[in-house]
Amino acid sequence: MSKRDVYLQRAREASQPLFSETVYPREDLCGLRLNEGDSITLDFGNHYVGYVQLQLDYEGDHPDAPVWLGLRFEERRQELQANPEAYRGGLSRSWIQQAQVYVDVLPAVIRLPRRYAFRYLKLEVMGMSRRFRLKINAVSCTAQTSADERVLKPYRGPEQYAHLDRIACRTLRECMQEVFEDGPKRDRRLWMGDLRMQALANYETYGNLELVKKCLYLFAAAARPDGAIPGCLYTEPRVEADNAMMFDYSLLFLPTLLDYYRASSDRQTLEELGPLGLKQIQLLQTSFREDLAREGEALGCWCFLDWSEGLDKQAGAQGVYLYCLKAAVEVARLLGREDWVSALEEDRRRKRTAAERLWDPGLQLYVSGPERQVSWASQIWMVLGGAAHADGALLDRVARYPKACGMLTPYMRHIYLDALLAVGRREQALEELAAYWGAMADAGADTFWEAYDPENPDACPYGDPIITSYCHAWSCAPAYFLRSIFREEKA
Ligand code: RAM
Repeated sequence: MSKRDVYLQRAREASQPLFSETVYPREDLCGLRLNEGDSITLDFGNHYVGYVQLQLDYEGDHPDAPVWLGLRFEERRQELQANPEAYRGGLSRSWIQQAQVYVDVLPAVIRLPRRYAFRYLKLEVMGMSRRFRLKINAVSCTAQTSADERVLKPYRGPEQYAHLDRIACRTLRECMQEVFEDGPKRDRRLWMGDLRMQALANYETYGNLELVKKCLYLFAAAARPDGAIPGCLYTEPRVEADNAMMFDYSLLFLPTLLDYYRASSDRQTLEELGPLGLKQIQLLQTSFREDLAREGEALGCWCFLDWSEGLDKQAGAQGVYLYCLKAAVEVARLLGREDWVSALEEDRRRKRTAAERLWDPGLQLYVSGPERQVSWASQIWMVLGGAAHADGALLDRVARYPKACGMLTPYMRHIYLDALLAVGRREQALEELAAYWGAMADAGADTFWEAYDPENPDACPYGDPIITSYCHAWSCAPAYFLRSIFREEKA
């Protein structure tokens, strides 16, 4: 059996059936009658991921022409105002959640073949003969998730944050499908950066260790022949890596594996996947010149960090590397490989010294790239990487620096909270959490979003918010932070 086959088998063994339930909109349809041009928006009362079914009939003369129905699915009510025809964004318009259905014979039960992520469903009669009226007898959704609500651990933190925890749990639950998806609306697949955060929230909430294990083995199975772990992968029709190789996401396999081991004590997985995680360190050496992360394209692969426009990645990459090296040392130690431990520690010393070439003594901040850019991402990752000048004051200085490149996603905010906790700023971390995720909650979020910049609430990474995912894995941070912070406090 090849290694890939072993990994695939382990992933299969860790698979479990999904839970499903039938849910209905709040509106009482009572055989609602519609004519051509009529429309109705149904509210399912919460965010769901699933398959929709319509029970249709008619009233009047025998239908002498098909019914042409248009459907739009939206996670937030505001999305319904956007016009899909006007979409000019960077990602494919095919992600916009809409369908058109032609019904030739009535009565009929229509099961839509695609899975949708939504709370609101707008139904519009696009075309129909005047000789009859369309009767909507029922609309339902078979919603699915791999999160087991029966085992959801109770939230024991202060009441003032309970709603943030609840929304975060909902976000996580909706993204827990056959794998931890990044967003059930888009891209509906497994990304390493998202997985790491979902797994952390999952240990505190649903505790589905098997799903994390499955995802780790899927990444291993999707690794390139040289061992490079992809940033994301597809599971259908077969397990396959996306061709984008990512500096930070490949490295983040290590802390994700380590977190999983700490949560599960699953030694076999650590032993089987640890060496592959460590391989990422070795493979990425070409991304450095004299121990400093190369600039721009020269890094050799995409370093994500955040979607903030114009963000320079050099300093952030250095910080991510230092951070993941800590996990690498720990993994090597757990595997009993002292020879690796010393080589990794030596590498860490060198890369940490090199990081100081990015320190600007005048600004008292880390700078990045040829333009010597100051960004939040650079300071935050340097803090987490344990760079020489990394402390709470560094984060205060970047907050005061007028032109610092900002943070756009809850992904980066999660990492910011981590950095605050790393420098002992617990109160500030809670304040930032309450302000940032609280603003989404105040705006009516049932689930937390893929991108949100309080200073520019319409900002979105792909040029048009109609494509933004409003239930996005990497924003489930409140469940992780609130529960872990207050659990530790009680302990
Ligand atoms: C987007 C998705 C995904 C993320 C990548 C880097 O395509 O939002 O969650 O991990 O970016």
